Amino acid sequence: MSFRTTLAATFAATLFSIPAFADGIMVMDPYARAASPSAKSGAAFMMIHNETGQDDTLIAARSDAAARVELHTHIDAGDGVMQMVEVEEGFPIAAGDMHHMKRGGDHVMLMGLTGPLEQGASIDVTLVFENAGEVVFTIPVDNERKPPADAHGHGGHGDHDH
Ligand SMILES: [Cu+2]
Repeated sequence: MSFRTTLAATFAATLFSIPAFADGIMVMDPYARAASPSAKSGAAFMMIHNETGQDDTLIAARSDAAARVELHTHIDAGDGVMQMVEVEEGFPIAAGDMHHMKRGGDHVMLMGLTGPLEQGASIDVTLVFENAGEVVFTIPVDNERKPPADAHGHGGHGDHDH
């Protein structure tokens, strides 16, 4: 391989390593967690910034870390009990806007974990956008992260406690 070819290959590899910026979708402060080491499900949280210049919608998510990945939110079931439901239409994020996936709110649900989410490890999550397409993010596992002060308590939800 000539020097010139090597340089070109390196440059291409560099470009492919930063798809988040190339696509204009930025993810800040992402983390994934499970309620316990034996939990069958977990969730991922993050702030998604849409810097693509056009309105977009997060329509799906995928990950090798779980058998099934869904976009979820919490709704008030009426008696003070918060319930998780799938949001099939996804989450719209206007141009220049930010969508906060957080505890007690919208989240990426990881159902049927293929292995325990170990503290300090990381998982790859693919976010699928209507316009921007697929963007892969590496998300650190942080089981010890405390929920933000404004999140509702979810004690007693077992595996779904997030
Ligand atoms: Cu959920």
